Amino acid sequence: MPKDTAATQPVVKSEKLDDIALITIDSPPVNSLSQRVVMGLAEAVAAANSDNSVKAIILRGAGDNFIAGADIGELGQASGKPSDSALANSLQSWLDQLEANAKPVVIALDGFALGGGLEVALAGQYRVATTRSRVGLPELKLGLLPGAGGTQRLPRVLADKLGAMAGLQKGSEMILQSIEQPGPKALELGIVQEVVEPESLLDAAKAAAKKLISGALKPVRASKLGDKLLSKEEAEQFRQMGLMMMGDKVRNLVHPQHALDCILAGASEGYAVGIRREAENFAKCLAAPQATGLIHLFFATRACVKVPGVTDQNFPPRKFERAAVLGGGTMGSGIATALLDAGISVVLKEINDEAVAAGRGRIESNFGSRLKKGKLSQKKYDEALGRLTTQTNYKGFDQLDIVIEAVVENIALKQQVFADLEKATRADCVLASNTSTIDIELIGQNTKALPRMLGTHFFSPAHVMPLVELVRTKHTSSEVLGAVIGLSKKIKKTPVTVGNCVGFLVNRIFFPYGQAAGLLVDNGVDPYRIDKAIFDFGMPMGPFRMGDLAGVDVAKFAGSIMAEAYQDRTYYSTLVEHLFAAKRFGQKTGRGYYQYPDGKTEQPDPGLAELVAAARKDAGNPPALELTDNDIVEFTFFGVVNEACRCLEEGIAIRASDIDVATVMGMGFPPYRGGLMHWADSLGSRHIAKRLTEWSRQFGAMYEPCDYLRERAERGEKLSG
Ligand code: 3H9
Repeated sequence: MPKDTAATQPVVKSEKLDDIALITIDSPPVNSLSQRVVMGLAEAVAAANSDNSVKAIILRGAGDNFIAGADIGELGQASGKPSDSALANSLQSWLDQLEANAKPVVIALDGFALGGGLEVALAGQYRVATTRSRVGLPELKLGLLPGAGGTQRLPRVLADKLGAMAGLQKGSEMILQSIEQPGPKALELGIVQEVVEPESLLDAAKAAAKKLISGALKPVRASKLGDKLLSKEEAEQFRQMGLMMMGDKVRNLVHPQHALDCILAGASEGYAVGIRREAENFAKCLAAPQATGLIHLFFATRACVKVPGVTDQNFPPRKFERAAVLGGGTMGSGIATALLDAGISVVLKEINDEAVAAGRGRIESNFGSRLKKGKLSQKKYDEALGRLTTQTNYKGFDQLDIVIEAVVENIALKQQVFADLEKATRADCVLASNTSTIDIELIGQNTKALPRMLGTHFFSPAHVMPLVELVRTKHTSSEVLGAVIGLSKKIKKTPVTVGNCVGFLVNRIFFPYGQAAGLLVDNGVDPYRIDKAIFDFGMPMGPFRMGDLAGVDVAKFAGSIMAEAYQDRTYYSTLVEHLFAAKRFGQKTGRGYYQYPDGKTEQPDPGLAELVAAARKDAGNPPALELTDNDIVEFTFFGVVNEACRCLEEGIAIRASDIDVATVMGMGFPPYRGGLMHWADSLGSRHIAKRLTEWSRQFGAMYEPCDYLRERAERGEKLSG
């Protein structure tokens, strides 16, 4: 529907079914609670109340969903600015009124009832869900907390069914970990009173309304289901336990603590205190930069699947039913696992029977660990592995829709593989390479298959990590790229479309990260201090700990490819060479930058000092730099920002927000900082350009601001603009 027409369409519709008012929220795509919807709802309920012929109200959503929460776009506009409790207060007060409504309100809840959507539902007096419903309070994923009574009503409803302590525990878990419950589970937990098949929803809601009118059913008001659930002492113990359980997950965050605080204020001091605290704490979360970052990322992630000239072309959708993966190593088996999991049949091709068996073993173990943890049923396990076949030749490849190559990083081998694939497959079969560094055009240069070729660069472990870089060359057909974007969504990956260059997007922009760390060590900064500063900034681990995890030998090999491609801006610390010579390959050999007495946990290694001294000597023993932790963070990341700007300049990345998603999902950049470019813009292009220029005088071309960055800094513009 055109936007101007959409703006004039009513977003809430009312009709009469005998003595019942049926109110339908109709605000595509997901019936979010925009201010317009809330106003429309309030008016519709008021109209039903003033109509004497109406005896009960049913609230439902149009389409397949109830309500997917407050309008995140509107919240995004309000976030990061000073805020008071008025925003949450007004919705809370209306929901208090709805709950107390003299005419019973039945909630007919299909599909998603999330965030503010579940909060509206909890204020109804009877809830019917469907077998495909999903209910939850995922506000913490956005840096917020449930601000329309969710921290008060959900624990009370659960406590009524499970008992005070168990209910409070379940409620806290659902809120703090953003856990959704499917309809049948919501019934078991007492969140809804009835579950039916979607086609029976309206009839079931009408029947419940009739019973409420006749008095055969009693209305349930969630806020009245127990006032003080815990003593103050119990609440304090609960808080300590909660904080302990959240542990490192809440590093640099404020909203989980605020959420726990309102749950416990309500549980120990009653609903009135709890709901007030909820409004105050919601305002604090909304004003914090973490919410701005996470809300930005919500929309950035959804923008990734929109590629101009590709996804706006209405190509007929392609079905991917049969795939092959070449190579059953860690990457190949992970990719095969993701495909099988999405219901796609997979042929795993390896070079001999031994390699086939090893590849199958890895796939079985990927599914097996989920089976053991109860995350997969035996039926689903059997079905997934039933879709897997293995072979050592190209027999039947003419039946395939896509082949993903994941053999070793060797140009000649890959060129041969694609020449063979061109002959073995149909002309419409997509040919993809999982190379992490090699030019896709070079791989396909001996074929005529380039239009159906692209890179699908997964991150390890491929069945777990959410990101896939889709590398298109100038030959890749838009239809093929569009089809693979669709496939990525099907296998639950977020695809970021990138151009063809050495390292593609993520590995290329993070090349200066490791280099900066080496440069700092050569200039007298302790590696463990660097790791701590970067960890405290919010990365899962610092660059040296990451080097140990990836393998010092692997880093040395990948580093040499990148250094050759980007010679003009490469700094070479010999530290990695000294580790390599000492056979300290990282965690897998028990020693790298750290030592690993139990094979897993890192401990500083006094023996590293000697190797650091050798690297410093090779660098000419420059005087030690005196830096703050913030300097270390900026020194390490500003080179990454600079390279990201080059990628925007060259069209390797389509937009800055794609880089945000790629850095969060591919490198563990802290999501609450909104991704690399969002964070850079929070500091300002001028500040970044100024520091880079200073460092380029001291350390050379590696820090020279690129034109894109310099020009935006001169104009005082955002880097993401
Ligand atoms: C809240 O409720 C605060 C309250 O407690 C207190 C207030 C005082 N708003 O994900 P999809 C758009 S905070 C605006 O691709 P799916 C989305 O951008 C909210 N827009 O589909 C996309 O637009 P486009 C708590 C929204 O099927 C389109 O809908 N709620 C909203 O893969 C389709 O989305 C949440 O955190 C929204 N609330 O997944 C739930 N939701 O087509 C957030 C979606 O232009 N939403 N859009 O790119 C979701 O988790 C998923 O969207 C959902 C559907 C699971 C619903």
